[in-house]
Amino acid sequence: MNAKTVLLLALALLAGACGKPPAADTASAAAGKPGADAGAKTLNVYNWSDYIAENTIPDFEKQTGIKVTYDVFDSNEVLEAKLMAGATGYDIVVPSLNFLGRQIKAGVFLPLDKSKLPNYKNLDPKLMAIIAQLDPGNQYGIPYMWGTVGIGYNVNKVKALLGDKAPVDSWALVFDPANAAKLKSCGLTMLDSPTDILSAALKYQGADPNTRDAATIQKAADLVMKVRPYITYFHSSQYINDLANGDVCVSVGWSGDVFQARNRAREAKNGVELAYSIPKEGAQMWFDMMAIPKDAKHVDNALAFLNYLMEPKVIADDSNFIAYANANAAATQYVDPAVRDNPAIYPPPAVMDKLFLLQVLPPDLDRVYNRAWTAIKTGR
Ligand code: N2P
Repeated sequence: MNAKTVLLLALALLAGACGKPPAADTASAAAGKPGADAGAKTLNVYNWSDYIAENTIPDFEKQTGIKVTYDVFDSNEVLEAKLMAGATGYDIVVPSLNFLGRQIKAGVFLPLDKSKLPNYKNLDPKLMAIIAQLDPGNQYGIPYMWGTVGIGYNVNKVKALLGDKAPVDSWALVFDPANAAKLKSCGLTMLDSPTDILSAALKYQGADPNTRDAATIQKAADLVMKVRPYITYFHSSQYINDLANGDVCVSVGWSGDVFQARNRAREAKNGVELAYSIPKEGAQMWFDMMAIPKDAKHVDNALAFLNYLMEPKVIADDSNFIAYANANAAATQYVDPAVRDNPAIYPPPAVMDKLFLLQVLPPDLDRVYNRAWTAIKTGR
C-alpha cells in the first residue's frame, strides 16, 4: 500500500465514523452535544463516575435494542451548570437530591409518567417519603443509590502517624489542624464539593449543617482554610485509585467509593488495608436521583431504562458492584450479605439517627458557599 492509498483509506474510515451515532462508551460530550438523533433507538445518560456495574448497560442494550451513550461527571455543580444552560442532550441525569430539589423549582425536568414504570412499586416507601421532602409527591426523581459522606482511611498508615488512639471515628481526624498536619506526609484529600465538605465542617463545629446563617457558614469555611495547607488535593473521584494504591491515606469521600477502593486494594493484594467511618458527630446522608430533562429527545427510552434499573436483580447487581445502597426494597434479598450487612453501607437505625439530609440552598447562600469554596481552593 503506498502513502496515497493509506491516506485515502484513512479519509474513508474517518468519513464513515463521522456518519455514525456515538458509540456506547464514547465521551460524546467532549465532541459536542449528545442526542442529535431524535427518535432513534438511542439513550443518552449522564451519571456519576464509578457508579455502575459492568454488565448493566450491555444487558439493557441486549434486552431492548436501545443503544446507550453513557457519559460521567463527579460534581453536582458541573451537572447543574449544564442543566441550567439547557439543551444538555441527555435523556437521564443524576443530581443529588438537594440539587434536584432546586432544579425542580427551576423547571428543568419532565414529570415522570409512572404508568410506564411498573417497577416503581419496588421502591422502599420509607425512603420515598424522605425523598418527597425535596421532590414533593415524588414527581420527578427515581432514587438510584444513596450513601454517606465520611472518612476513608488507610488503617496502618493512620495508626503509624497518629497512634492507636487516632480519632478515626471523628471529624477531628481531618478538621483538627494538629491531626491534619500529621497526615500531610501520607496524603489527605477532600471531595471537591462545597456542600459536602462545609456541611461536615459545620457538623464538627456543632452547628446545624443546614444553617441559613452566612457567618456560621463562613466559620466552617475558616476551619477548612486552616487545614488546607495539609490537603493534597480536592477531587471527587481520583481518591478511589489513590487510596487503593496507597498514594494517599485519608480521604473525605463517599461511602461506596471508599469500599470500591478497598475492593481494588484487596484484588491487587498490595497490603493496603482501608476502612470507612461515619463520624460520631454525625454525617450527611444523600440520595442520587435519576430524572429526565424537559428537552430530552428519547423520553420513552429513558422511562424504559428507569424501569429496568428498578428491577430488583438489576439494581442489586449494581449495588454489589459499586458498594452503594439502593432504595429498592424488593432488591435487598439479592444484595450480597457483604454489602447488605455492612453497617457503613446500609447503616443500622442507631447510625441512621445521626445522619442528616441537606436541604435546598437558597440562591444567596449558594453564593456564600461558592465564594467560600473558591477561596479555599485558591488559598485566598
Ligand atoms: C459515585 C459517587 C456518587 C456519590 N462515584 C455522590 N453523589
